[in-house]
Amino acid sequence: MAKTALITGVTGQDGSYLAEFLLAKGYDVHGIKRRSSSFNTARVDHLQIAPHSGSRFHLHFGDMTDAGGLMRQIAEIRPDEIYNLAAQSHVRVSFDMPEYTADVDGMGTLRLLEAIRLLGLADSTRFYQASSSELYGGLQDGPLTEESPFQPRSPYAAAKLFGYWTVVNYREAYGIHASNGILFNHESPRRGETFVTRKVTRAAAAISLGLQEKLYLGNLDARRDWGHARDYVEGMWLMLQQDHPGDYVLATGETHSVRDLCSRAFAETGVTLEWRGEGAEERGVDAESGRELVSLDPVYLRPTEVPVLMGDPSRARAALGWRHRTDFAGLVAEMVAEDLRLLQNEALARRAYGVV
Ligand code: NDP
Ligand code: GDR
Repeated sequence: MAKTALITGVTGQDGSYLAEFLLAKGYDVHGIKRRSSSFNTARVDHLQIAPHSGSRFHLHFGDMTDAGGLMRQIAEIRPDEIYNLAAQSHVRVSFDMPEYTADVDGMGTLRLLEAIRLLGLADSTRFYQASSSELYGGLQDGPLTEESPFQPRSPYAAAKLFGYWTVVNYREAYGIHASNGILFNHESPRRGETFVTRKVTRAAAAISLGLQEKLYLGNLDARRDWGHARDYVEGMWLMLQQDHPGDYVLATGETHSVRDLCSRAFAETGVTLEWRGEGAEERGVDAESGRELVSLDPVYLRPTEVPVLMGDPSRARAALGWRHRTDFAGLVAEMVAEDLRLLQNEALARRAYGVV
């Protein structure tokens, strides 16, 4: 019989890739979407080919702040596997909405685990928690492993820390097959437009098409371990296929600065960026024309920054056979190419109407 999975956060970047992956494996996939005044299912619309005719992909309304609703969905679906991907996932925004972030990302995790326990599903429903490299805080040198200490540096990271330890506790106390994926940054053409990779690839494409003048960023020195979301959702699934639950780092083992990211993205559009000035005066200039394309805006700085993250995925490699397939250069190239394709139509329309 086909396995049944429930994905919270199915309308997000990872949720959409995971739904595709599980459907291809023959699962019945249920996803929770939140009520919105406008459509919020763009990333999964292609999966709802025939929503009324026996499709194996089902969407239900729900919210991580609504324990009763989550309990009812789980009671009705009785999933073999739950993937908890829903979150207020923007670190900078968590400083503006700390209590909401704690409720959704921290308490939301507890609500799902309590539902599994109270519904008597502890022996039958496996649980994946979207934990994060933000738990480490980025103040330590060297590659980070499952044993490295946590030092959260944002309301987002503190909420995820609560989620992480709740998963460990429910595993130890009630024997639930519950695992934490400590995932380092992973991106894709489906990444939200306000995360730095997508902001940069979209701007490089828009500037090259004459749709944008300049890109404003915060900390250019921040370094991240960036992989591709498509590779990482496979790791989530692998964790739930093991005989025993556990906690695993998924990462590429490489780190790059935001400055490197910009240089590479603009290079994909034929522009060589030259970095001039220092500190708050630093800017990225088109080496050929001298035009300033990247400037700093302190509005994008964070009250506490995570300076550098680099993961060591050795445990996942050995125990799960997981490894990333797409490297940093391939990731940036794919994202810029897709943003160029998306923006091309807008550029054509603007030219046709004489706007540009
Ligand atoms: P996204 O921001 O793209 O997706 C988040 C999802 O959660 C969306 O479907 C969103 O709905 C949903 N959501 C937000 N608030 C609620 C709520 N109150 N109730 C129900 N659903 C809600 O994140 P990603 O796909 O990038 O990340 C997936 C998970 O992995 C998140 O938990 C994130 O914190 C974590 N993570 C991500 C990493 C990354 O690099 N991408 C790395 C490590 C961890 P809507 O579409 O309506 O906004
Ligand atoms: P992060 O991702 O905070 O690592 O969280 P983000 O892309 O937002 O920031 C990465 C780094 O880039 C610096 N930065 C900027 N960031 C944004 N968003 N916008 C800017 O203009 C900008 N300029 C510089 C940031 O300061 C930061 O150092 C992501 C999310 O997906 C989390 O949910 C997830 O848990 C972690 O990755 C792992």
